[in-house]
Amino acid sequence: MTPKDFDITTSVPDWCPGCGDFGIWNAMKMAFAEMELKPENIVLIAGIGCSGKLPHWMNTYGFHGVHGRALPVALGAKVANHKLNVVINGGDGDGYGIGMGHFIHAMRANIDVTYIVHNNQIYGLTKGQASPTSSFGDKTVSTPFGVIDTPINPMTIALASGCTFVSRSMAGDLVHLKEILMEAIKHRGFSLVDVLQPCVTYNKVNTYAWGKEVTYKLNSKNHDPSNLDKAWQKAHEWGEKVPIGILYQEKRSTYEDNLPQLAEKPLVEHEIRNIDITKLIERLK
Ligand SMILES: Cc1ncc(C[n+]2csc(CCOP(=O)(O)OP(=O)(O)O)c2C)c(N)n1
Ligand code: SF4
Repeated sequence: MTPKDFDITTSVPDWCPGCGDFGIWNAMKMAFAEMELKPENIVLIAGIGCSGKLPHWMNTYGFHGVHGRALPVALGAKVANHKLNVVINGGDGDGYGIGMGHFIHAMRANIDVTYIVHNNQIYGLTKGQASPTSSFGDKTVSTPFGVIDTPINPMTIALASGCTFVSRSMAGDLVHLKEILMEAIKHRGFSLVDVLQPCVTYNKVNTYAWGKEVTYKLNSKNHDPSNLDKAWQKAHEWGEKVPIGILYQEKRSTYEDNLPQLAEKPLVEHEIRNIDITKLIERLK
């Protein structure tokens, strides 16, 4: 497999030139190719946003859903056939705002999907309103005098919600992002990849240069991802020093393991029996 095997031939992405979504798109194709995943075994589910368009340009199965509702659709796909690789793309507005409830419950269920959040700290598609991860004081079209809310910290929320793979990368470092995506897809359980993704049109603060300046890489010498206390400390680092890499990883039984009907075999492989529901209909009349 090569990354090109995951390209479609009918159209090309219409993101703004230089958008960090291109980096995520390319790193995903590189990861899929290196893992030798077959396009027919991948389902990409997306929310609404610039980020949500990603499945349009991938030669895999895909579903472009409703704003904030990518996770329920993805969980449905995974429960129907857990042999598939289910990967979700969405923005910080989509996942950490309107979709926050789904985010927390999917993590505690530990269903085996990979969630990639294109965290550009702004609403891109709707032209630059503040998002849940916009920094305090950020001036945007919806906050002309500056954001007055404290930003969401997706890393601490993930840790507190029982997420078994908590990671961060950045769209400007394709090799790092590809490596993290591969680890996230290999992980059995819910994996979160929060990606610092420059929106070159509406966010002039969190740029590629900013990401390069503030981030440092976690490795076996400076971090132990099996240590929850250490992960908690790393998760709080934001501002002048932002860690990228795997903050936390834990082995825990998945939703699919814990549901006997799924542990036996995928739902789609179960026999469909004819069940007589006439008595039930009579009762409801
Ligand atoms: C239920 C609902 N509410 C609001 C919208 C309008 N809307 C579309 S995308 C979006 C936010 C986009 O920001 P984000 O999720 O961060 O993604 P990005 O475009 O930055 O990738 C909003 C508010 C919508 N489509 N549906
Ligand atoms: S508006 Fe921002 S996030 Fe959307 S395509 Fe343009 S640069 Fe990318």
